Amino acid sequence: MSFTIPECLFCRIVGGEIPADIIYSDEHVIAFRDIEPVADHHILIIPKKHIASLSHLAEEDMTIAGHIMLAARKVAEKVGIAESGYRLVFNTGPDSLQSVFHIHGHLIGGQKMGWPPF
Ligand code: DGP
Repeated sequence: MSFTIPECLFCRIVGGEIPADIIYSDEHVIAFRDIEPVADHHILIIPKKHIASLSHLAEEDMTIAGHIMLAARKVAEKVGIAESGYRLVFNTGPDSLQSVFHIHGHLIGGQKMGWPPF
């Protein structure tokens, strides 16, 4: 599943061009620690295929979307936050402050959180 674009930061991480602290990788997705963590565990889960955001997800991406969710579960287990709890956040568009336009889920946990998030 390889559709990447050279100017995309996260496509470059997928390609190994930019180093990252990779926690999990399979045929469809890769998960790596966020460079600006907001919690004890802050891991980004992205598809290897370039998709700009949740708003750009197509019907044909249904399998990839499922892989992202399953990877989140596996990563949470791997870093030891499956029982204590976590969030999976997809910032999408301007109001959310999305800054990297390659869809990514922020897996956040390892500490007690508050709600609402603003
Ligand atoms: P968002 O604002 O939702 O688009 O989140 C983008 C995240 O990506 C932000 O939390 C910081 C992270 N980030 C930006 N550049 C890099 C990088 O080069 N490496 C890693 N690991 N994370 C990055």
